[in-house]
Amino acid sequence: CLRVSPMTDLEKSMESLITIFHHYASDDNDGKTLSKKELKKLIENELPTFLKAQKNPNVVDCIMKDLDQNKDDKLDFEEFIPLVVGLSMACEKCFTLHEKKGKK
Ligand SMILES: [Ca+2]
Ligand SMILES: [Ca+2]
Repeated sequence: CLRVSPMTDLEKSMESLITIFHHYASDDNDGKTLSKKELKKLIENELPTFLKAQKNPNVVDCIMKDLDQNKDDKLDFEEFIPLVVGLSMACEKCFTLHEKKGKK
C-alpha cells in the first residue's frame, strides 16, 4: 500500500529553500537565476538579521561576487546554495557557543 508520509523537518526546509529561491528568481523574465536585484530582495526579506549584522553597505555586491562562479552576474540555484550553507554553519557555530556558555 502506498501512503504519502508527512514530510520531515529537513524535507520541509529543503522544499522551502527551493520555493524561496524560485519565488525571488522569477521576479524578472529569467526564473532560473537570481539577478543582483533579486538577490538583494531575497536577503532583505529573508535574511534581515544577517543583513543587519553586516557593517559593509556593499554586502550584496560582495556576496554576488563571491558566489557567482561563472561570472554572469546571476546566481543559479547551485551558486545560491553555498550562501545558505555558509550562513547555516555560522549559525551553528553561534548556537554551539551559546550552548557552551549556558552550561557553565
Ligand atoms: Ca531572475
Ligand atoms: Ca552565475
